[in-house]
Parts: sequence; structure tokens; C-alpha cells
Amino acid sequence: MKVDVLLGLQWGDEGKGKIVDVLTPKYDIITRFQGGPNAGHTLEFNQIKHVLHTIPSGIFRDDKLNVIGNGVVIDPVIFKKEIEGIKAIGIDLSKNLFISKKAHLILPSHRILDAASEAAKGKSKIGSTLKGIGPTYMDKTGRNGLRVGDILSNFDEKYKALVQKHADMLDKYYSFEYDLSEYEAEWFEGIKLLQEFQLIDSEQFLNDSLKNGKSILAEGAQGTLLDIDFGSYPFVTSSNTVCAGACTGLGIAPNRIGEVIGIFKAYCTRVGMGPFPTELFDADGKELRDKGHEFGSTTGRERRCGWLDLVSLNYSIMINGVTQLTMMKSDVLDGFDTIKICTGYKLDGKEIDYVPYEMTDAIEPVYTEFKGWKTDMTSMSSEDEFPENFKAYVDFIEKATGVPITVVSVGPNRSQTIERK
Ligand code: 2SA
Ligand code: MG
Repeated sequence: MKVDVLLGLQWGDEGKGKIVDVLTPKYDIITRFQGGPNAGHTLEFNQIKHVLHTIPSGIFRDDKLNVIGNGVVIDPVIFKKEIEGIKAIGIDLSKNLFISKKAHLILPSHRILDAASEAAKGKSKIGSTLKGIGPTYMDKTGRNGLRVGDILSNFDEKYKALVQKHADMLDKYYSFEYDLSEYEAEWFEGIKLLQEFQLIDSEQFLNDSLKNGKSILAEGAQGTLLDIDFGSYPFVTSSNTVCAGACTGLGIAPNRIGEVIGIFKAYCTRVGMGPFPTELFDADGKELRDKGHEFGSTTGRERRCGWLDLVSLNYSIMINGVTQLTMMKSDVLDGFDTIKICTGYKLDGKEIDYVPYEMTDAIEPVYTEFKGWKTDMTSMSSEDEFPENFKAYVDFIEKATGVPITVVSVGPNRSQTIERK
């Protein structure tokens, strides 16, 4: 058996949570492999909106196992809130959520370091979600971090030593006022709750499961253009959001990867700072934001909006080895007279069709224009109903990427998901 990987091809918020939930019936196990509570995966069914941060989006389907892999970073406070929120709607996760002992813990002081680092950067700040993601991954690669498995023995000692290190750093490099006590108390409550779950060697478990014929879906968080290596550095997150991250974040060998499902929105959004070649500052941008409800699901921040960027989409497809595309939120474009797709970048007077070393603000998008379909697509259930102008939009993207668009989403609900033949 193989592991299929589902990931975002833009700057996150492509709608991964919804599609994982729709695909879950086809799989036995759903896993997260990177990122942490900076993610906000929104699922909507029975008219209720659910936002997940740490837990895989497979938990709303019975009989599925969910695994938080070694590549994820966990904040026990946020984890506890998530578990309690899910319990409140009648779902008990104690039996079907496993957590890797090698996943790293976000300490309260990591959050303080994140805030201090952003404050010190001033105008060049990253626009972090301030969940402590960067400092936690720094401690991981710096070989100082605390892992979930550490809570099983001598934990207080290890915790105190790392917090002291952070206090020294905050003292020496930042003049930043902070008070840990309140968050710390909640944090230890969260640690207690973590201990009630099955803490496992997830790489072993997942590989054994494959051997035993189980199918696995790996759920990416954030997006390819936020990848620590291939995103618009330094305006990125601190993990590998690309397909290779599923190998390191789960302990799955590259030849065990099956389908790579790349998700993109029919337009683009970005939350946080950093270059965004097709960003719109006009009425069209506002319409995308209003119709698409483009606000951060973790921080509530307004998302920046713009037209679809094929140059960066092709880059993401290349890096991830995408085998199928899923196009989200097509319905948001339903009312536009004219829709644009960026098919090239103009940089220093020259036109290029690749992502340059620095994705700077100096890039000017080159657009191809499409006639809008001016049809409400939200109640459509088959591709036979698609308006001609929409078909032309889809055909163009398929030809330009060389990858089939197998699923089109026309609204937030499970039912508004159309498979294409
Ligand atoms: P961080 O928090 O240090 O990893 O932030 C670094 C950059 O990565 C961006 N980032 C995100 N971009 C889109 N969606 C994310 N998740 C939330 C959501 C974000 C929210 O689903 O809406 O609620 O604001 C996410 N997480 C991190 C971030 O904006 C920085 O540019
Ligand atoms: Mg999101």
C-alpha cells in the first residue's frame, strides 16, 4: 500500500480540511506531518463550521484512525481546547487519535520568543501567527527541543532547563516583557491530557499499517509557497510543507508515496507578509475577500487576495510531483465579468515563466483574460452542468499545468464537491 499526500499549492487556506474530510471514507488512517496550531483547517457540515489546528481532518468520520506525526509541533493548550471542542459535539477521540512520541512540544516560552522576534523585526516582520512555531522548530533543529515522549519521564526537569534557556535569551537579546504563569498552568493541564492518549512510535505504526494493507492519507498544512526551503523566504513558515515533508514528518520512504493531490483556489490568497505578484488592491480584490470570506481561521486576519498565478502553481506542481489537482472555491468567481490568470512574470523588463530566486515586489504579472461565466455554480452536482466559460477556464489550467483537475469545489459543504471524469 502507499501513502497519498494532499497538500496546498499556494500560501495555505486552499481548503485542505474540506477535501480531507471528503476523501476520508477512502482511507483507513489520516495523518498530519508538519506544522502545528498555526494551521486552521475549516470543515463545514450540518450547517456547523469546525476549525481544526493540530488534529487531522479525518476525525469527523467514524472508524478512522488519526495520527499526529513526528513532524508536527504541538501546543498542549490549543490541543486541549480542540479536544474539548470536539467532545462537546459528541465525538470521543481517545481511541482513534494517536500521537507520535517524536512530535515536538511548543512551550509557553516559545510563544513569547515568537512575539519578541516579530516585535524586534519591526517593518520586516514575517506576519507569524505567533503560535510559537518558528522558535519550536529552531529548538528542534538546534537539538534542544522537548518531544511528546519526554512527558513520560523526568519531564519537570527537562522543562525547567529549556525555559531557563529561553529566559536567558529573552533577557540577553530582547527587551520584552512577559508573564508565563497563566499560560503555563493551562499548559500543564494540556500535558496531563496528552498523557491520556496513545503516544506511539508513529513511523513504526504507519509502516506496519501499510504492510497490513491499510491505506493512508497525509494531510498537509499551510502551502507550498510557505515552505521553509522553497517558499518566498524569509516570509515562510518553519517546516517543509511540500510532499517530501510527508516522508520526513511521518517516516515514510519516498517510494511509498502514491498519489499527490495538489489543492489550489481558483484565485490566490495570502495572509501575513511577503511578496504576492497577483495581489489586487481594487474592487476585484475586495469582491474576492467578501465572497470568499477570506479571513484567517486561526487569527481572524484579513487575507490578501488576487488572481490565480500559474507561474507559481507550476512551480508548486514541480516541487511536489502533483498527480491530480483539486480546484477550490470556483464559485467565488461566479459573478465576475472578466477573470484573469497570471501566465508570466515581468522582471527587469524581461518576461519569465519561472519563479525567480527572490519573489520580490518588483515582479509584474502578465495576464491572460477570460470571460466570466456569470452563473451561480453552488448547487451544481455534475460537470455536465458547468457553464462553457468555466469549462474554458478549467481546460486552460489543465493544459498549462499538464495535470488533470479531478475535483472542483463549488462551496464549503461536503455535497458541493464535483468529481470530474
Ligand atoms: P508562522 O505562524 O510563524 O508559521 O507564520 C509564518 C508565515 O506562514 C503563514 N501561515 C499561514 N498562512 C495561511 N494560513 C495559515 N493558517 C491560518 C489559517 C492562519 C491564520 O488557516 O487561516 O488564521 O491567520 C498559516 N499559518 C502560517 C503566516 O501568515 C506567515 O506568513
Ligand atoms: Mg487555513
